[in-house]
Amino acid sequence: MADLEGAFQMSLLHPNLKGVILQYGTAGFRTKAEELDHVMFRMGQLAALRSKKTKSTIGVMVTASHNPEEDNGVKLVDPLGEMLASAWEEYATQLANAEENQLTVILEKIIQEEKIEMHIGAFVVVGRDTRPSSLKLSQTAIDGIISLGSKHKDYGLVTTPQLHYIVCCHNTNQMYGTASVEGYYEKLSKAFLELTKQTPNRTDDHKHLKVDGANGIGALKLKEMENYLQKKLLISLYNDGTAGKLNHLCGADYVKVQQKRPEGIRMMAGERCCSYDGDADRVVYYYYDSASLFHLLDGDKIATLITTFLKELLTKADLHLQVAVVQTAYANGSSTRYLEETMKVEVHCAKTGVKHLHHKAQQFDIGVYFEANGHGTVLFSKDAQKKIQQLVENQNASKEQINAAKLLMNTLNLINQTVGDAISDMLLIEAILALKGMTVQQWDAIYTDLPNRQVKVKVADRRVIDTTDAERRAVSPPGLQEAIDSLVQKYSLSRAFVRPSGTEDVVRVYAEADTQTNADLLAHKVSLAVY
Ligand code: 16G
Ligand code: ZN
Repeated sequence: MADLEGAFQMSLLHPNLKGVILQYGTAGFRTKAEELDHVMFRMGQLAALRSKKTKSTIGVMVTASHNPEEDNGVKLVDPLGEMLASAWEEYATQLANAEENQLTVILEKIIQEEKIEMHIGAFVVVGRDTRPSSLKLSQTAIDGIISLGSKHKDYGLVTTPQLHYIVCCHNTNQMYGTASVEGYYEKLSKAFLELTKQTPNRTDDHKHLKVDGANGIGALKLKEMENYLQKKLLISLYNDGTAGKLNHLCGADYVKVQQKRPEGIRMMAGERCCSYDGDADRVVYYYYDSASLFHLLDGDKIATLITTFLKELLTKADLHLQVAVVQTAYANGSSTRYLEETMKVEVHCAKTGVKHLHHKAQQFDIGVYFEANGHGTVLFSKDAQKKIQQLVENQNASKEQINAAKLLMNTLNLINQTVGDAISDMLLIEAILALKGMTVQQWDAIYTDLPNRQVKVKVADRRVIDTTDAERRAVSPPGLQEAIDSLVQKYSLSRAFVRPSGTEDVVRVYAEADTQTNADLLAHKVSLAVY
């Protein structure tokens, strides 16, 4: 038996007062900040155990992403920067909900089931977003880490993807990069500057980008990063956190869901703009056309742009690597059709939630994954990375091949492969647009989105809805899928699905059809079928 008496005594300073039942879901724990003190302490403990188990550095990120400022949350980051292993999500839930006097029992159980040797050293890195509650909550997580005799390093204010990057650096002997925020800026800016070196004709106009920082950590970090970019990107930053409230009427989630520009940003027709979310792991682009119509370029458009670019480079390099795109049920039908039929790329559909997409994308030489909401990245297999590196050094290859391989290498270095990253994705998009000499309108014109609508439905118990086929079909309650099928048949180019939300107590309905009116009608009728 491990000696957990000291840990128990420390836990008494962070009691589970409210008795709210929480579940470790796709985004970790997320709720009102005042309900999280004991959860933070216990997640610090779990991170220490996970570190002992994996003999690796583990991350604890305090954030509630795009949720309102009053909320907070916590996510654990696994050794290579991935999401926490599923089996441990269950431990997280048990620990968070345990009664005071059960805490030691549950810790003991985890230690035994996982055969954790408590004498093994542990190291946990901690980061937090800009919410007013985050500092105190991260200190509580650190108390939890210390309570199990683990060492830690507090990285303070960082974006979620920066913490994922830092964890990965720690566990790869700094092969992935230097484990610091400066190391992150250096790695990404070097790759960005190399890529844009090849675009001598870029005018200041082309270099100009307006960024909505959602009044969050992304704004703060982008300001720091700007110095590294040597004016090769001219950023006007709005919603930088100095005046507005986090995620309030701004940010990537607001823009995507409302399909309109955020407050607090001045936009002229044709200007390229983008929005981050509250922890800067998502980005969406948009612009107004000359008729004042708003155009959104979401995760699907981003995936298409990046995939096109990669495929072109692979052809030039004469490298035979398999590129696949992973989407979710929310991907616009036009994007899937374009990727499959025009680009001849394999497209896969995964369940909502980054871990599902990430996992699927790992199966290919190059796996591009994006959720429509703007969260995504590109994964390169070890073998693909090696082939690209070898081509860069191959003296028998043609100049064109080597140049394409160098561009691929810099692309690889610019991408945060651990998780979707607003800053990294934005820099990659900017580099691609520059290299292809493309405007945002030309990018948007690659395909036309099908009109779509998302609605939420409040139901007594969302768990009665069960889905299959990557959430595209409902298997329960009985009759629901048949009802959806018959509604869908009434519209052309239509598709609809329902799924229980993993982050809110609602059921989500998605519909698309040939016109906006029809998409709205279909979404409405499907939501009535859910009751
Ligand atoms: C979480 C997921 C996000 C997903 C969203 C769906 C991660 C890190 N985040 O925020 O990818 O799109 O949940 O929310 O996996 P929903 O289940 O409420 O629709
Ligand atoms: Zn986020």
